[in-house]
Amino acid sequence: MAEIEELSACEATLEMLRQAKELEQETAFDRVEQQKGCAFGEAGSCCRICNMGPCRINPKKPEESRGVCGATMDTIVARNFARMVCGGASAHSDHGRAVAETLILAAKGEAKDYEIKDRIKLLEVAADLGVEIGDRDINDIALEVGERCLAMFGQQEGELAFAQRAPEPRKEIWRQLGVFPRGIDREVVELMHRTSIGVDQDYENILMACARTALADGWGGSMVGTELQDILFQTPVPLESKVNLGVLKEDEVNIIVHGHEPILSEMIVLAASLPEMQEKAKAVGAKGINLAGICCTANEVLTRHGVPIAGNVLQQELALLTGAVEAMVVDVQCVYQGIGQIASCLHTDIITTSPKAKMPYARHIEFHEDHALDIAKEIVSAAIENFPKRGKVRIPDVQESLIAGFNHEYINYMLGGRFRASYRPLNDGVIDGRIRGVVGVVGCNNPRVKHDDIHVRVVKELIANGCLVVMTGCAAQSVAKAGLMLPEVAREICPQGLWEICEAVGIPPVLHCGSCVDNSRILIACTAMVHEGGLGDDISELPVAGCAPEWMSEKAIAIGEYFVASGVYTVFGVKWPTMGSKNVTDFLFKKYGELFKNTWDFEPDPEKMVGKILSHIDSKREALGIMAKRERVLFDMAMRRELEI
Ligand code: BF8
Repeated sequence: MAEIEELSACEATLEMLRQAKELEQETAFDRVEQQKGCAFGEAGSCCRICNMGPCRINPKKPEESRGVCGATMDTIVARNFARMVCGGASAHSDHGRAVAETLILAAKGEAKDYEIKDRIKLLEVAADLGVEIGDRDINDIALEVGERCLAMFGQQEGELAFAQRAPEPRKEIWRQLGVFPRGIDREVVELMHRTSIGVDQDYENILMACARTALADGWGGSMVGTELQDILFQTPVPLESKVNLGVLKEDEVNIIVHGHEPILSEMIVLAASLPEMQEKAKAVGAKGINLAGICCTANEVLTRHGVPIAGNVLQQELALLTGAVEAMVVDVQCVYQGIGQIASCLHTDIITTSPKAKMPYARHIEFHEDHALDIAKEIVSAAIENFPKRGKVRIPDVQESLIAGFNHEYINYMLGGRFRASYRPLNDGVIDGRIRGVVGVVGCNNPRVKHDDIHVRVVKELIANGCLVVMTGCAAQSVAKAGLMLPEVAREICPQGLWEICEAVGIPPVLHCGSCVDNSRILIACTAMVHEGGLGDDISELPVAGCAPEWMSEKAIAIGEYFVASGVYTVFGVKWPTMGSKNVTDFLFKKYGELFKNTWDFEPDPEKMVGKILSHIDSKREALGIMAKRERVLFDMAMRRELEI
């Protein structure tokens, strides 16, 4: 194993990695060393879609071999990429579907523990979907909104309703290219079909279908998830909280909610706050119940309730090694199988709750919306019962404050006020150069690179170079841990112009915008910038970019693909999964530029990644005629040390 200090930029993580070593417990940081990868897999040139293989094409001699069926390197690489898009789109969209089903049950009165918390958002979404409002009962409107959204999954033809929110020129591009998404499930199923043995063998055709499927995620499944969660649980507003393993408490029952769907975690938050549960905790000698989150569930309950974040995806095993977690309650996605093994050596219960996701060493308490609070109380009670069984506890004394909960609605309100909501000051700030551009920094952690380090370096340099940064997912948590989601910290590196805007509007230069399905919020914000005027007619003309410096999940590929197909230049780090085929990579990195007006890009080095993003932003400013010459701020080692937070 590499030196522990080289593995993470996060102090709490390093402390727990030392603890793992002492306890001889294995984590993802060890397993990554055992899994060296193989050249074919890395090139995307290993085909396992039928039983004649596996077939592997040598990336150094792609012309010299073919799969048993005759598939070329280009076809195999494109199919593998497409199946990543399908996997990612499925994950986001199945999450969105679950929220739509919950909204319907709530509106019918069949899920009595849920209610419509954000009526304004409901009416806005209803209007966008063409649902009649009039003087109808709020639950009737919610029922129709829920049913319309659920119908988007099985829609067979026509155009997805939420995709109509995109700027007109963008929709025209999709229509002309034949990639306007029809139904969410339809696009995923069709692409899975097209990439099975002996179907679509034209890599260009496959890559166009990738765009259509990903758009069905971004402007469909993910957007359904975000919008309906806001309706059911309230659109977030900025609030302050804490992040990192130090949020766990030695004298309280610690429950970690982990996974993605707030349908479950909202109820756990409610159950844990009930006096009867608090009393139960006191009866076993605890001072109370402390809830914390991991991964995107953490972002959901943070932005709506201020529940602190224990850590991001690579900290899930480490959180257990504190010995202070009575239960880790999981639903779907990004839950490492490794946590079961670790928990089996501790008093901790891993509690699985979804019939879609069970695991060894876990206790299964199945969650059902129709008696959600009762089940949540059962889960919280199970955690409380574990408290007296605790052994030795070691919680790193490391935590940071952050402000989170930003979104399109809040930015609109803060910039223009309740009665004249507007993006005008933001657009004006971009036009006059105080804001150089807006960059979405999103995605996961990946133990193939130094944990958190690349996120923090990229974001610091972007701010120092005048960019407003919007963040979601585990990336947001990395940067929050470094203190950059506090205005007073970010101010230190923020140029005067950007800071003036942030101060006037009351935002930090790094905005925590939620979970990974909430990347759909960024699509809406980009569209609002276009509609405000002065920055071109389409998303592709805006001085904006996206990046995922430490990505690992198929979901990140689906997100990147829908950003590119929506006109946003998007750079990924770590490794790029189509390198085996020059044709496929060129199609994504060059040809997409002609088709979608912006492209994918790949750059693992954080400084070069920022360089590419700034060049792109400047080229857009140039094209808009708003370019003012400026020097790039490059961080030398002395500056970095000074900024060490
Ligand atoms: O959906 S950022 S590791 S937690 S995949 Fe997973 Fe990646 Fe984290 Fe959320 Ni998104």
